Amino acid sequence: MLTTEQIEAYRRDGYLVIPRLIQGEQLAHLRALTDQIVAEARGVAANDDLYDLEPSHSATLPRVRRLKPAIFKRYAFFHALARDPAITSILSQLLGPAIRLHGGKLNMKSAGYGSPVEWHQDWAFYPHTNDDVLATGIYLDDCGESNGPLMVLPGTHHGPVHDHHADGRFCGAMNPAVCGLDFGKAVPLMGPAGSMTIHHARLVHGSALNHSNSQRRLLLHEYAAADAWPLMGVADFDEFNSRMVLGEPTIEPRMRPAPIRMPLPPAGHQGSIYENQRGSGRRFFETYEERVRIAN
Ligand SMILES: O=C(O)CCC(=O)C(=O)O
Repeated sequence: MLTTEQIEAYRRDGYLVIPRLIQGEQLAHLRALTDQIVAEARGVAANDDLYDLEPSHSATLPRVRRLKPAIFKRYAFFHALARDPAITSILSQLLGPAIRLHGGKLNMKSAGYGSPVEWHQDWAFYPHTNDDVLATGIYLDDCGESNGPLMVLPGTHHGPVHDHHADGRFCGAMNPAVCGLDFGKAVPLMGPAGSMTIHHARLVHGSALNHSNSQRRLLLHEYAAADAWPLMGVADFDEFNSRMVLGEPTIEPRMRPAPIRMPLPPAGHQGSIYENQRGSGRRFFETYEERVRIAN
């Protein structure tokens, strides 16, 4: 359980790190299953509902950038982990007694070339009727400064929702040059394998290219209080309620004002945040392709 100090720190700064939450057999299985799913990308030629591939992927040299939400449907282990009481008991202290999984994914950030994620707020992707919405991240590997830790700008969840549009379309990335934030104040969230990060949906965050020799895999789960309803709507009510991880669903959304920008019109490049961010035409973090070009 979280201490009063941790809860206060989350409210003030918008993030927490819980060291070594997932351990032993459970962590070993998480890593082994992930290795197996990535190995099965051999022979996959293009992005599909499970795999988001690195630009340098080939069917003979599989390079997976992200495992998409299909892992929660296809693999019972991932379905159960998102509902594990070790996680939901912590979340109930931040979101209340009824919680719904909004979505999730497993970002790989492989050694040497794992892609950066440009600065953004999750809230720009999925605004809700109130902002009792957050994401957790479980590190599958030890995460230090050099293998692309998740980085956050403390306190920015109390500020505006920044513009995540380019050329009149949603692009899933802020424009670092005009948002007025000091990225020098970013805090890397690090810890041994099995540690869990928590960040508020409005907190500005991103992560750099992994140029180290160690991979950095991060299993992200997005959670909302059951009475925070997505402003983009509910397409399938039964499916919506099937994502309850704690307590009872409700048909009475709670409204609490928070700054909103709708992610519309949708991104030109659909599929994942990496695809969305291709449309921004601007970059804060160096990419693998740039690094290789400069080296040559
Ligand atoms: O994998 C990362 O380092 C950041 C991921 C992230 O913020 C996202 O996918 O929304």
